[in-house]
Amino acid sequence: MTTPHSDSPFLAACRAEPHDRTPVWFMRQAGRSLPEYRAIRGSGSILNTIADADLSTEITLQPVRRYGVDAAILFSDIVVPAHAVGFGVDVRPGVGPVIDRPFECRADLERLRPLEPETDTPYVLETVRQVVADGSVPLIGFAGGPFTVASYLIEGAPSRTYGRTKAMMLGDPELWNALMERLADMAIASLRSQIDCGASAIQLFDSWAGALSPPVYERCVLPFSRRVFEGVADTGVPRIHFGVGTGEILHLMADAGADVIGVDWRVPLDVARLRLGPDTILQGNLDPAVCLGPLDVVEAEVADVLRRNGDHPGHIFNLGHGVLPEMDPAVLAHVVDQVHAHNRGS
Ligand code: 1CP
Repeated sequence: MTTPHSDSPFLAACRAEPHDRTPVWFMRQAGRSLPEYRAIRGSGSILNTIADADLSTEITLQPVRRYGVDAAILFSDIVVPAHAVGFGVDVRPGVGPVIDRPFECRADLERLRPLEPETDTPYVLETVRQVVADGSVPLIGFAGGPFTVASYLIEGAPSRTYGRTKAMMLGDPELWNALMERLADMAIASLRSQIDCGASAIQLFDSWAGALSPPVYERCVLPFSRRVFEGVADTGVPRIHFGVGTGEILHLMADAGADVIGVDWRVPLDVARLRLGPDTILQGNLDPAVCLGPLDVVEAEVADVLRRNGDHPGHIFNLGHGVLPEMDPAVLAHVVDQVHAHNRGS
């Protein structure tokens, strides 16, 4: 008997095993730019959509059908576990996560009890099961990195400076460590439950970790991201670690123990391998904004990403960050075709 998706280019690339075409998927491929998403999403908080497993399954599969990508990413959000334990999170359309009472002091730790996925997020598990039953491509489960989730809980809304977060991290390390420990354990519980239900790989989105200096990242964040990767290591599924603007901390992120390092467009793939070692398995890294330009420019930039990878078997093509809402789905479909055509016959 073969394991599910044993011939998947995505899973092969995650392990740098030989495969015959470069796999590709897009961060934020579900939702956002797809008209079929807008047609069924409705209005109001995305948390209501996520709580509907049938709808979330359909949204997860829409980009697989439309683009022919090699992996699905679960339709959910990084703040779902904190919301599910009753921290008081909403995700406001056009804004992002907002918090009723932001995390301020030791007493707020009580509002972050451990996540019990079966009872707190049954809809997530049901969506995973349904997508896995569809079986067309491997499903990537995910969680937010403890730092990125903490930044939302502390700031109370999307932030550009992370002022309060850094003030707590540097000013009250004991409280910071206690918060990070809870968020790491919440991520582990969520990821393990997604894997138990059939997710084939996981990604830790520490999207905003690039806001930190290397020494601060190393001291205040790395131990907790490492805890998450160690906490799912025994499952054997590939583990991807991603953040934006992480060029200066890439070596530290790689040290956290993931199998695959996601890079944004600021660090070319060949430069990333100079920094991290020639065997490093990479995911990325077309600048999403390129997809708003003329098709010949898109093609040239896609070719450049592939050239810089140099046919290394450990490469999953992706954008350097998420799909932008204004993107034309036809351009993304074209990118998938170009990436798939690249290795054919070579
Ligand atoms: O492909 C997908 O869209 C999968 C589902 C998905 C994922 C992986 C959503 C749905 N959110 C996420 C992760 C997520 N959420 C991240 C990490 C990925 C990344 O860096 O892009 C982050 C930082 C969030 C937080 C968040 N949720 C924001 C960012 C706000 C900020 O700080 O600038 C926003 C706008 C949301 C809302 C949201 N989540 C997902 C969608 C499709 C949306 C858009 C709003 C909507 O349709 O209502």
